[in-house]
Amino acid sequence: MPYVRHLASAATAMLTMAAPALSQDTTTWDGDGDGIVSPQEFVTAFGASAPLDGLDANGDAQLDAAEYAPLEAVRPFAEADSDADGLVGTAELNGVFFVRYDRNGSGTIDADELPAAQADLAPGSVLAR
Ligand SMILES: [Ca+2]
Ligand SMILES: [Ca+2]
Ligand SMILES: [Ca+2]
Repeated sequence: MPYVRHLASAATAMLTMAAPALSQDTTTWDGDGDGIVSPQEFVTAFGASAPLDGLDANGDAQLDAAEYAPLEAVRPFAEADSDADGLVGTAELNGVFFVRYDRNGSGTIDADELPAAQADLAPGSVLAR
């Protein structure tokens, strides 16, 4: 019964997506449980934490230089805007924070690198709203 199976997996996916609180807990970022957070897992989990929401004043899903200002200390706007169009979009923001958390440059966020991400999402810190 492939149709039923499809429904069941869709329901599972919806449950996963409907739990924004979970995405604030970086222990859930390692989707396949192998102890490291791959770039794909990061994009999924970090995106679910809606990192733009508290910064995107005009709601265009991009950050201009003024909206980006609180993150200037994380990475200068000119570097974050990798395509130099004057806006930092979701993919560019993902890049800023992936590099921030992948301190050893391994291309993955390892278990000992996750606490920094958790700290950024904590109340009163750089990504908190
Ligand atoms: Ca904006
Ligand atoms: Ca850009
Ligand atoms: Ca790493």
